[in-house]
Amino acid sequence: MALKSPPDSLLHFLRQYPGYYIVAHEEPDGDSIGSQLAFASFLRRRGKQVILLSPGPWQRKEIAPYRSFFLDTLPKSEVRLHFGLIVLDCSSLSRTAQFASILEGLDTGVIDHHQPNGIVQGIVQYIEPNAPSTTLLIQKIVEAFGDTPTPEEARYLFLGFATDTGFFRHLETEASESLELLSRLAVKGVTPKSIYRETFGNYSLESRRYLAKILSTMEPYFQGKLLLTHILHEEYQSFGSEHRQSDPLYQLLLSVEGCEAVAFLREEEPKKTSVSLRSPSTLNVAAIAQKLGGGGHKNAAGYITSLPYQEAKVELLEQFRLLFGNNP
Ligand SMILES: [Mn+2]
Repeated sequence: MALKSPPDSLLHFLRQYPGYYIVAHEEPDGDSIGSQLAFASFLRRRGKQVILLSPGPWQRKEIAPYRSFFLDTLPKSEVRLHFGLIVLDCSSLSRTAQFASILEGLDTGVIDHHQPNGIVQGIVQYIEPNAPSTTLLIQKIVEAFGDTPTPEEARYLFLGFATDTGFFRHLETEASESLELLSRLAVKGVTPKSIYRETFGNYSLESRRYLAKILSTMEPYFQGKLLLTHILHEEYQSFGSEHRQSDPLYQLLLSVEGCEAVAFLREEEPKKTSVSLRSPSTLNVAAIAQKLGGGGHKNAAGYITSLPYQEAKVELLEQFRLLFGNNP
């Protein structure tokens, strides 16, 4: 099944305004930032003014070089009412933190690859949950205008694809079309090797100690079907935010024989625990995250709870008990 093409209503919306705000979700990642940068460049080439907004916090090293291109505040009184608003890599303004109330009321277009969970913002929507990254949807829009990405845009688009697919590892049913789109980025001179270095290289030594700390807490539940890890508030705080890189954790644990799901609970504050869930194949962790107030994809999802770690763990294990039965 082919990926949905951008609807005509979106192409019309992108012609309609002299300028656009482009915003994406908080805790930006390579896909949200890559989508914003590539789209901004494309629209500017088409004579549009673009203001890039990001709520932050900027925690991921692969996007750090681009921070200066984004505003993190915008006085409500200065909002240009003749601009359109483009929301990327999420479908609700509530995911944009401080910008939600500031930008409310502007004509909005949403471009996202997540299954919507709740109200979708926007007069025009291009939502394709089968797309492995938002950047591929941006590329499809550029191509729908009969254009091709510049080498710089191609690099941003590849970056988003690389981070959201774990460098191709999570590609599934839409692989053939995705790789066709990617091949057209490679034509522009983007090499997978350089993107790999940018996204999965140059970690700090401290980030490896953080990983070791988390790995040492690993507990198997339900005969090893669930591998649960955590970090408590005090330890979490002892690592600088730039060293809290947990992506390799999932790669390591999901490859364990018999593992059907991985949970990582971070007690970020005494009454705020972020829970990340991953599964290697069929188990739908988004369904669990949604029940507990979050969302995501079948194989990668999460939620935030106001419970401290121990209670959050009990609540989560209860959900897995419904799936795996009564033997913890
Ligand atoms: Mn994404």
